[in-house]
Amino acid sequence: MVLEEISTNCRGCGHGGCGIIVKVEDGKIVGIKGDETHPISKGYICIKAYAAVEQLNHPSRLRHPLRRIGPKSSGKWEEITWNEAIDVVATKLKEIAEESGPESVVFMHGTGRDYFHFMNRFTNLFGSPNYVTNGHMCYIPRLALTKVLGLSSLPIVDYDASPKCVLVWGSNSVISNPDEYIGINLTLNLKKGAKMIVVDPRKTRLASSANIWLQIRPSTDLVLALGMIKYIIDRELYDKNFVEHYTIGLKDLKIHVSRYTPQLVEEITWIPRDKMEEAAEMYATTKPAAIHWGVGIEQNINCIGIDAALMYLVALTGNLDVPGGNVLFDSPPIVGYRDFGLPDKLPEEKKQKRIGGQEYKLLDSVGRCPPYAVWDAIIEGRPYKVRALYIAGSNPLVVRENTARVREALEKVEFMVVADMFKTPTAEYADIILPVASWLEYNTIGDYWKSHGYVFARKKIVDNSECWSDLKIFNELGKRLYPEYFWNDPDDALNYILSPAKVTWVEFAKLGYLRGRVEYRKYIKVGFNTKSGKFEFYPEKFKEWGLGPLPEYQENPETPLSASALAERYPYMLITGGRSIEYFNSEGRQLKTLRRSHPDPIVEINPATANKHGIKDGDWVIVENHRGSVKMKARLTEGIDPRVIHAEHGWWFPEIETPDHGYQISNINLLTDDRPPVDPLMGSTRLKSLLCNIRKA
Ligand SMILES: Nc1nc2c(c(=O)[nH]1)N[C@H]1C(S)=C(S)[C@@H](COP(=O)(O)OP(=O)(O)OC[C@H]3O[C@@H](n4cnc5c(=O)[nH]c(N)nc54)[C@H](O)[C@@H]3O)O[C@H]1N2
Ligand SMILES: Nc1nc2c(c(=O)[nH]1)N[C@H]1C(S)=C(S)[C@@H](COP(=O)(O)OP(=O)(O)OC[C@H]3O[C@@H](n4cnc5c(=O)[nH]c(N)nc54)[C@H](O)[C@@H]3O)O[C@H]1N2
Ligand SMILES: [Mo]
Repeated sequence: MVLEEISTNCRGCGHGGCGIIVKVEDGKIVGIKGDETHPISKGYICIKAYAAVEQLNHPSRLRHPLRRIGPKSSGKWEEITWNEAIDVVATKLKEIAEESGPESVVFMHGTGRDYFHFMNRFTNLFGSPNYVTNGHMCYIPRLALTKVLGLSSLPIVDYDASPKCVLVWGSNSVISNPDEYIGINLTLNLKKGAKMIVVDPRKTRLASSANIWLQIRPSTDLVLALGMIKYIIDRELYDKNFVEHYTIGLKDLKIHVSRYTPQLVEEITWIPRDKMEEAAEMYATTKPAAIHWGVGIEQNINCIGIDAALMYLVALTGNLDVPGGNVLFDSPPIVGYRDFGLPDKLPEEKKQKRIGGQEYKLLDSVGRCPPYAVWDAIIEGRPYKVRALYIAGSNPLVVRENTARVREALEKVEFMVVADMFKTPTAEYADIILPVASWLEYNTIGDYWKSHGYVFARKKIVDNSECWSDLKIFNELGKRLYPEYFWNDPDDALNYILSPAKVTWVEFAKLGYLRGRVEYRKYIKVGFNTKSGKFEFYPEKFKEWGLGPLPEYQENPETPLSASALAERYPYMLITGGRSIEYFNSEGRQLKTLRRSHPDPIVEINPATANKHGIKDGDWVIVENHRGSVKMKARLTEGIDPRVIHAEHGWWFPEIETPDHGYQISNINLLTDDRPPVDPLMGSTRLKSLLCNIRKA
């Protein structure tokens, strides 16, 4: 019996990042605990880390590549070898590319997991410009904007340098630990006395402990931000030194915000004037202050407007790149994920063929397609026919907008590959399923895509030759088709990535992490990457695109104000997808530990509203609109406005053995929409701005 303790980086949730110590006995994991020495998670871990071993050993995990032998979603499969699987996939993709052009193959993944740089590399070499993620409405809008604004990276909260005020806008980070943030860092700063303002339609735990909670009408955040900018400019609460020396365009901005009077803000956002002013005053006068933003503000048609407005607030108050503010951290000196993806290998002529590329300029600038346009290409053959879909780590039948349309596309597509750990309802439509390794079964670089300036060693803890990592899958497909660009073994690629830092994978694994140089106020030396060299409150790109200093606020198309006839039948504003600690999007429903803690899909309703419909806490409720209906369990809470309903996303029932696995029972995306109007620059969809009605089931 040999007991070993290995420190590594958790990926119990798709984003990962927390430091853990894994106890291994005779090749088996016997325990996982938080690593108190870890620089970003400081010993904190969540229930998903504990459940990782259950996931690793789960009886329904896929163990062999499968080929479908019956009609789609008939549940009839045969096992094949890896050799055969790679052969079929490589041959078929190549054949389709030769016949119809590489653009007729679409590559898709979900949120940022730790392998997409390999997928990028393969896709660009393959020559397909058609790459679909959730980036049109999650996180990538922020990233794409940094280029427009000439910022060297995403301005994220510098929790280690103790902000005195944190403005949490559309994020519930103590639950979701999203992107670069682990919620514990916010909690620790609150304990040290930092003030907190929370903008959220729901009274989350964070909202309950905030100094100021702004209970906003869903998807009107841009108006609130414009109102705050106006208040700060009018009262001259902005950082005069920073604005005078390092910015241009304040005059244009001032004119732009002039019509966002407190009365108008109150009318549109439901936030009382004095509260808005109190928040603006607190944020502008407490130094340093930082804005922590989340996906709650990006899933509506004003996505780019609100993201830009928040960056302007940061600059206006002089909190950009200062200790305890929003900082532009440098990555360590390694081959970045963008360069690893070989974007220059994709010919310009192919880029011009990106589906939806002409419509959404910012989305196109980050090399992604709007999902709806890809479904159109599959179903209707416009602008040309898409024949194949390679999906690595996504369950679009459950997580993507407008489930009915997704299903139609999955039914129609000629050839489909799904790489996953479990047979999801989506995988049931595939021609080939590739069983992937758990994050505990391969070496990789954790937090590669994040903006906090760290990368972490995520180490192989247990062996499993039956399941391959996505790194290995793409490396093997790559070896067949483009051998000069791939490696004998994916671990060799890790050495390549780390080589500029002059460490090998083995050395990196011992170090645990690398961090980029930390330097504040870099703009003093190098300015901003704009034409003027300054931070521009009226970016050149916006001028070029015929916009004002900020995109104008648009009322979302499905609200009681903009769709009054529809609202007669569906009177409530529906917001979806607030995270729970147990589940990561559609993952985890098969794990008993998680399911025991969170057995059912939850819909949050104000008691006064519930009462009107005879609904009690714990009742099953039908949530419906003109697109579909689902069944969810009611949680009554005063923490939501009587006019608003919140429904969880990601629900399917792995315990249901028919090939649909119950994805049509409680999947809120049966009610969401993927079609325009969407954000005109980014294609962001309206997951936080819909209409619905409720009744007792
Ligand atoms: N446990 C867990 N962690 C996760 C995930 C998960 O599924 N589970 N998902 C991961 C992913 S993909 C992402 S993108 C991140 C998301 O992480 P965050 O960006 O922190 O998102 P949430 O935790 O859902 O918090 C969003 C908040 O926005 C609020 N909100 C809804 N509509 C509006 C609105 O119109 N305006 C404002 N101001 N707020 C609004 C919601 O009530 C909710 O409290 O989390 C990641 N981490
Ligand atoms: N209504 C509504 N819908 C939403 C949201 C919302 O707020 N409301 N949020 C949206 C957001 S922000 C996002 S980012 C998306 C998330 O969307 P996705 O990231 O597509 O989420 P999942 O459906 O959880 O798909 C992940 C799948 O990958 C598998 N998987 C896990 N690890 C690996 C791996 O290493 N390799 C491979 N190949 N597979 C793996 C899992 O088993 C699971 O089936 O959902 C979006 N959908
Ligand atoms: Mo996301």
